[in-house]
Amino acid sequence: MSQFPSDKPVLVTCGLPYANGMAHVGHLRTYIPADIFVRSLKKMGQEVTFVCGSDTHGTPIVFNAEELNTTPKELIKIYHKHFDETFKKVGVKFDAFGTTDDPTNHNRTTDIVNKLIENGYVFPKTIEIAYCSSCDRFLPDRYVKGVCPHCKKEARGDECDQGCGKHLEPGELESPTCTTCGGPAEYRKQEHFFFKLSEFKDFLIEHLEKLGGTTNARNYALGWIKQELTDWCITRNLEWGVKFPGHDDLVVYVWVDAPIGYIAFTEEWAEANNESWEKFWKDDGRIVHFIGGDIIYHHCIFWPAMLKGAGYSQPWAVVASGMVKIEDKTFSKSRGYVVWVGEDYLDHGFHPDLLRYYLASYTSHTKELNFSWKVFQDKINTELVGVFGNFLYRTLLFTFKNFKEIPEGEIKKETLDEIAKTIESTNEAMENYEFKKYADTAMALASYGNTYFQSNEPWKLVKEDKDACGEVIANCIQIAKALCLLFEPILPEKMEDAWEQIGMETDVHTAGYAEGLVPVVSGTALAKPSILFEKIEDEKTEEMEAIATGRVKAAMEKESGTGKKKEIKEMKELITFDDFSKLDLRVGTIVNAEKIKKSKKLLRLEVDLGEENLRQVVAGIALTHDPEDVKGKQVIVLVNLEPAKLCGVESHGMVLAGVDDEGNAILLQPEKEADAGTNIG
Ligand code: B3M
Ligand code: ZN
Repeated sequence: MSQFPSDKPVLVTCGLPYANGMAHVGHLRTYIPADIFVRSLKKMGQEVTFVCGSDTHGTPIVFNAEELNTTPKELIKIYHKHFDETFKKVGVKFDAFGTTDDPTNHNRTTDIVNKLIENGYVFPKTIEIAYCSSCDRFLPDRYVKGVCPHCKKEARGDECDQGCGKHLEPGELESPTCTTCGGPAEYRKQEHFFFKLSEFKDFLIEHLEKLGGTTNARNYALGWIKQELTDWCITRNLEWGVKFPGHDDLVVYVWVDAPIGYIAFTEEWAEANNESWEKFWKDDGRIVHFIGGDIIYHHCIFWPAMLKGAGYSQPWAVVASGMVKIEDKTFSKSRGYVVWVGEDYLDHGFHPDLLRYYLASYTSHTKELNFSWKVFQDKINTELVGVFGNFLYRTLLFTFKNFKEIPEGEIKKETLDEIAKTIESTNEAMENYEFKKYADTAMALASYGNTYFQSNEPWKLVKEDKDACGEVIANCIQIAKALCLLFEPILPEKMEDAWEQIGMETDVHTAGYAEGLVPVVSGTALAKPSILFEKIEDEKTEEMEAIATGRVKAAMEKESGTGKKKEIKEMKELITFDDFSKLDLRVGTIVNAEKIKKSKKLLRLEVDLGEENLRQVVAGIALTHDPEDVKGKQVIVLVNLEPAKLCGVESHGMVLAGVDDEGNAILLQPEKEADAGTNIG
């Protein structure tokens, strides 16, 4: 049963971009499919509103502003404008694009927090908050880092970003340090306010069981709920943000006012359009959130509980996208694995619709998407140019040369059936948030068109039976018309052009899918067609790849200072000082060295460690060091390593060495001659 169109209005939102950096391809993975969804719903005849805005609060923004010697207000202005403009350039058309610092959002947040307080869902609690005595301030969220209590990886204050991904409550982080001065932080007691998330467990299970959207969101959240739900600390010691009612020294946590932005932007849209925001947030309109897969917790647990607690309607569907990789590498701005929408794409003259097509058709929405320039070139050249573009151009050029108008001819049942069947499948794909399936199904109609054209040989028919030829062409134009409508959500600007080329005078954006079944009007004059999609040449792809490689290289050079380092290695688990002090490291002098017969890599060393006897240590340095050269060298030895036999030779310790990228050993040596046996630590 199809869900759309329904008489319930639909509100679509997208996860709010932080107004703290530039737009990259990773961002677009959420926004473009959401925009495609909205455009497609409109084509089904569904009433739909699409809102978004900049996320402007939280510590990263205060942090960045401090670093750039500016104010958060100035900083967010720049990036808000940047996102607003970028979205317009790539055809993502929001009905409202506000900021969470808008008065509307301040007011709505205050109202919701007050409702939660009134309803008894907020309670004060004295907790330990990280405090840096040298900076003389409390350290909320990003101002503190340390060790994740769950997985023991390095984490920041509110989120285990390098390990298990869990949300961290203030005070949970172990071994906190101040990110501003790098010094150790201490925990100090302070009163904060908590949201009783734990009270919403039953509600949430019920809510999630009926939640629509992609299954990854629902399943992930349901899995989470089975564990204990911890109450959320919803206040922070910051000046920038929405004040917590009655406490001027506290603001609400950014994850409180950010999703409330969805409501505020709906209000802004309603205000400007003489519409109602309550039909979504107080009534049974359908709220669909498009988000990145990393913020499912916030949208499927925290957010619906907050809405419920304050007496608002809850989301109807959550659509969560998979991760984005760049040239098969995990997306990382600092490592240079990033494709900026402006600098790396639009500024090089690529049409935004091509990127929209790539993002929609690469893989299913919940799977990992790899952005690669080669794959991009290949998809554009074979699919958009080779199939769809080819069908449109050959049809229109043939028409122009032989008829100059849409010829007379019956639109066959077969043609209309094929179109109807396609629309049915694309609708179904869209209802299931399967954008790839949608794109592939539409593309299959273009292939059908090519086959139809080819097998009817209109170039022969035109000489033998012009009427029959006209009929074939009219059917081709009918298919082209349907294709324009089907592809409009993905390729909105290109389809404007194509729509005009097939002689349509209406607006392709507002025309519904059903129009694809309305016969084209014979006698409509057609101008000389132009090519819609140009092939991407190899040189262009190489140029783009070189830019990407250069970016990665520059990032490495910046990181290592030498330009040699190839990859930033992930840090091992943190250890305590006690762990470290278990290592007994001493300076030793190599007295004897010889090759071990059975091994190419190992040397047997006799090391003077100031003990009565020389120690026998086996070291894997034979490929890089001659026995004669190492005699007399001072090295660092781990002396309390469990003895082990290597190629039949006992080793009583380990000689420390660095290993470069080619696997060569670099012996560690004391800065100056030291007594054999000198302790290290
Ligand atoms: N600003 C960005 C993110 O974590 C964050 C989203 C807010 S959505 C209410 O992806
Ligand atoms: Zn963790």
